[in-house]
Amino acid sequence: MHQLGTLEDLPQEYRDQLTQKNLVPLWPNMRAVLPPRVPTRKTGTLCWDYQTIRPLLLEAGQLTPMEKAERRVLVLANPGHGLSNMQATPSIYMGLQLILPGETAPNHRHTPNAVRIIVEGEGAFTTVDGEPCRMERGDLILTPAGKWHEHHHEGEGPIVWLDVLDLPLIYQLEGSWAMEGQPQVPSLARDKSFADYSAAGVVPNINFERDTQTAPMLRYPWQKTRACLVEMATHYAEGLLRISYVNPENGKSLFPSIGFGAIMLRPGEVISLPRRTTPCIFHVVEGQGSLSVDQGTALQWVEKDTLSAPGYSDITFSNTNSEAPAFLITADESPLHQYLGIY
Ligand code: 1HN
Repeated sequence: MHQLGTLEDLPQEYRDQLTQKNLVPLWPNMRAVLPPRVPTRKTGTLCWDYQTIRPLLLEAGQLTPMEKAERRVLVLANPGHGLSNMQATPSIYMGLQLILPGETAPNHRHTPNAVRIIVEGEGAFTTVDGEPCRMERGDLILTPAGKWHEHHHEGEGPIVWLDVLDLPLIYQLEGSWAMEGQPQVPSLARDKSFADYSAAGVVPNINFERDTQTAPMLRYPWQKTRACLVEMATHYAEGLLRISYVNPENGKSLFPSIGFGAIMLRPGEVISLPRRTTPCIFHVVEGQGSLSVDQGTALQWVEKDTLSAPGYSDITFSNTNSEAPAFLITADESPLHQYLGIY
């Protein structure tokens, strides 16, 4: 690609006239927005280490009462995107949320889609459009766009979960807004949608009015995901052990924006992920190991840590424990990339 003209090549008076008329010459910026073959990536390779974040999160519990926070969250922001923009990847927001025993995060709904991945604690539940969903370690709980949701914690110690939202995308689309609601009166049995939909391939045919764009099953218990990966490992002695979370009605991703999955690393395994266009985040549910991107320095991780890696890169995971498997939940922008034809 040959060198194009720069701004400085243009007379100042001409540049000033353009600016006054809200005009920008393309050619000085052309290479920046269309770099040769590989996009500019602001998403860094990063590990948010839970053991160092946990005391700061608990301190937030003392510094800021629920009434002053509504959602008590420390956001995992990728510095490449600018910390205050609260982006883990271009489209994904992530944060660690703390609820103390007896506290409630009040009812609201909003246009961004959200998933919670439970990190620590028990005895909490999220009520989504009248359905209380239990929250246990590693569970994935959906609050799709527009659904009312509030969180309660009736257990003993603190509860912490990882929120994953498509907020940066919806915000950029000038579509992000919320409304507050009255406390919900549960109208459905606890985990009803799980009971309805968890038998993959056999789904209830009862509600013809349902909006089939929205994933109907709200809770994806970790024990089921883990058992599926462990079972896969008995059939495949090698190759990447990976599953996708899908809408049980149509096999599509849970959200149109973010795709969720889980990976198992066999004891002592070193394995590369297939190269993909989309940046990716990883939450470690179990185990310990390292992550290296494009043969760079290996980042060490342990249980409850959260990591990010850019797209268009070679990602290698090592399970440094030769006795036990490791498990990670993944989130990426593959549904968007597929829809846009850039995957
Ligand atoms: C939200 O609604 C929750 O409901 C958590 O727990 C984090 C971050 C940005 C916007 C909305 C929640 C959020 C959020």
